[in-house]
Amino acid sequence: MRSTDTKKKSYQKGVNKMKVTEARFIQQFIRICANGYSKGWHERNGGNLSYRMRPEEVDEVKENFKETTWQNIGASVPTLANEYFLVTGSGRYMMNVETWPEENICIIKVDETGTKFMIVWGLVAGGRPTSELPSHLMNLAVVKARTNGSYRIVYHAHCTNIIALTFVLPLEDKVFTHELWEMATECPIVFPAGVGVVPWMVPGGEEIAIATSELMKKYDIAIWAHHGIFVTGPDFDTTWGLIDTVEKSAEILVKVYSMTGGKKTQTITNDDFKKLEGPFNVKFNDEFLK
Ligand code: 2HA
Ligand code: ZN
Repeated sequence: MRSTDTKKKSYQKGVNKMKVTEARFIQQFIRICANGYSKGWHERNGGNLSYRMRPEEVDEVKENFKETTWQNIGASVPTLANEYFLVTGSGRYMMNVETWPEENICIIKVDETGTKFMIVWGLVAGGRPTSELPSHLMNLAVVKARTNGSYRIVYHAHCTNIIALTFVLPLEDKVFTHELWEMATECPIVFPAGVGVVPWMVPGGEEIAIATSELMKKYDIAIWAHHGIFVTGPDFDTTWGLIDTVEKSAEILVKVYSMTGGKKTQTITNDDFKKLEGPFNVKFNDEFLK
């Protein structure tokens, strides 16, 4: 028996309580916070991350949970009732999550009505879950319904090049999607449905949460003008891969605009895009190929 198996067994018997931070899903969550920080997407307290836990992951760490008081979510998410979420803390710096996870992230439980939450682990020095909790939970509810439960992650980051483009391109789904698809052959394969754009709005509230979750009914990516980006996915690798691909594409586009003012000498044509569908077994959103 490998030593990790022995360790797991003794945790299961309750002999040796597993520390929450030892669980794999927490380590994957922390890695995204750290990687996003090193990419330069999380200045100060910018950005936030949430993860809808699997029942077996709740079982793995629930011995460590403590009840606290119920608080209002600021949105209604009945389809997430009684579920547990790992989320970053409001005002906390992504930079600090890897070194001091217990102080900077928390696990919350949503109540049976989907309107209240309770912190059950983490934020040991006090505090609240992310200021964007309404957006995170509404998006998680929408993508859970859209994907039959397979999507579990929502990630918000202040990606530099995506933000820069929101000052230059018209704030239209079609323009952003087509321009980003053009910048790398893999882009339409990675996000075949395209991207949605939310005009400038006050962050943190229900209005921007509703606007974003409307886009998440169709897309895995919503860009907030002059602010940042929200992405969603089924697991940590796919979600990270998505935001990394989109921001890389935005970086190339910024370089093209910087060199030429946006005039391309040649590009990938709509006919070229169609040729990718067969070999890569994907179907692109045709609205954006007209
Ligand atoms: O938490 O990014 O949009 C800081 C933010 C809010
Ligand atoms: Zn933000």
